[in-house]
Amino acid sequence: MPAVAPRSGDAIFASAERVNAELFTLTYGAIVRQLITDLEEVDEVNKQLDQMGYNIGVRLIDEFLAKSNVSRCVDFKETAEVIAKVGFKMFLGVTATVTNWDAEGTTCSLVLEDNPLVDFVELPDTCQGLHYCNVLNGVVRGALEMVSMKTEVTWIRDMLRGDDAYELQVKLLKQIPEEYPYKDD
Ligand code: MYR
Repeated sequence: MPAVAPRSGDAIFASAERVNAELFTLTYGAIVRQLITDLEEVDEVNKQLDQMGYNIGVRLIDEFLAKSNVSRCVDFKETAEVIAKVGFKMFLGVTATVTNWDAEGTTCSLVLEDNPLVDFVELPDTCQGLHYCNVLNGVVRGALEMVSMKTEVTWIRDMLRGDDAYELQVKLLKQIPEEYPYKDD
């Protein structure tokens, strides 16, 4: 019997997936670190991360719609559930809980108990104003804009700032009606 048993295909894929996730987390950390060095001001870093996320979100929506097979959501409540349960799972490997709805059904929170972006991260005192995960705001905002929803996305709780969870508030500002490309005569 060999001293080291060969690993099954599943075990190899699981470990490759873990390495990919760690590489992604470390690469994101390196990007944030470089932005802090280049921009010096944490507010500027927050803005830049949000913009980067937006640019990712406007592209990622195509992949999301193609892979997820989700159909048009009937309302913003369904959209929020789709983001939390399908979108986050697909791109971040975790799901979020949708909560804190306002009376109009246009503002809610996505709460993450687990956030792979922050594995290995500890913020120094000089970075206290940093929203380390601000890329996620932009991704959600950009992706939703591509399906005709203008939103404002804001961090309400952030464990790197001492809170007990990550809470992202998503506010629907405007639903842009989709234009039918042909005129009825
Ligand atoms: C529709 O009504 O057209 C469906 C809308 C679904 C929008 C889902 C957006 C997914 C955003 C993924 C965010 C991932 C963050 C890591």
